[in-house]
Amino acid sequence: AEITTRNVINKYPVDPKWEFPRSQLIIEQTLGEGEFGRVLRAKATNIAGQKGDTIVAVKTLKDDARESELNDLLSEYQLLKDVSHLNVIKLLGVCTVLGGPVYLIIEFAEFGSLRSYLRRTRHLKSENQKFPLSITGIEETTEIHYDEPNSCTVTPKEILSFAWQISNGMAYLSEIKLVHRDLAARNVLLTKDKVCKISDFGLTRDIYEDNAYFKRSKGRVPVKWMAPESLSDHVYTSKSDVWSFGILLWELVTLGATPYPGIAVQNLFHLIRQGYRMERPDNCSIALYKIIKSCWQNEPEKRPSFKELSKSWEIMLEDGN
Ligand code: ACK
Repeated sequence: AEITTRNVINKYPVDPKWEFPRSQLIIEQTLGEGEFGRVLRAKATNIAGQKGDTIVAVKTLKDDARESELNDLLSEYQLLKDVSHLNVIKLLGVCTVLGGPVYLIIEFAEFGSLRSYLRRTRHLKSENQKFPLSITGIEETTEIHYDEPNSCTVTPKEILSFAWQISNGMAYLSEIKLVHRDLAARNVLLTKDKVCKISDFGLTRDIYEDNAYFKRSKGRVPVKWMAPESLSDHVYTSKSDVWSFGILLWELVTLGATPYPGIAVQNLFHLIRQGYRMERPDNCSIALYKIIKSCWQNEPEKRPSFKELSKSWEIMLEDGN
């Protein structure tokens, strides 16, 4: 395993600009793990121009990870080197030299993923079993009371702000011709200041000249977030990211529900081709649902751009004041 790892890493020469000494990194705890990957919380000394200790997140692989997962992690590293936007997760450093596992060091987001955050806000001290939020407009900001004073809270205005921030980050990515391919609430992180950070670039690819990315092999794919053209022809563009963003908006409104409840992924493609779309959640305004539906147009060109979406949120946020 060590030798294969070397072969893959050798394709990426050590970049002194990003390489961080392992001795200045103290792993504190595991934040979560997937099938092959693991995210750790750590303390880094003097990282990225910060004097003293900084809490960071570290992405690494589990022992049984395959070469392709290492490739994904290293390609995520290459991509993150070149991105710089408030709403995109920031790379702080990397450990690729021999003597330990490959570590990708990124900024720490105190509130974790947007999906888990939204789900935590559901524990309300309310007799009302339904979400007390009505995303009908900001004027009816209901006072919400929570079990614990410092537990997670969310207001309709914040939901719109999350949508706006993610649109801004995605507009930036599409401008520099990056297609994310796995945009979902689980892949957006939230800082303590409620700043959204688009993350998980493992599947991200540069778009080819024709603005489309064709995926060759069939790996594990986020079917419920995928545009019909990605499902049928493996075509990925910024417009297929817009489709996924529509699903993400639905996740925001439902406070982190799983899309297409009760529908098996095997049946989904045919349903969507026949024109089936998720219905408007009870607490979702007509105006917001209209935007969500526009992201789910069959023809990619008819879907709005992330720039246009940002503008829509700005108008909705202004209206509420
Ligand atoms: O939903 P969570 O609490 O937030 O659980 C997942 C877990 O690690 C596996 O992805 C959390 N996580 C990932 N990246 C970061 C980060 N940069 N800062 C804080 N938590 C993170 C994520």
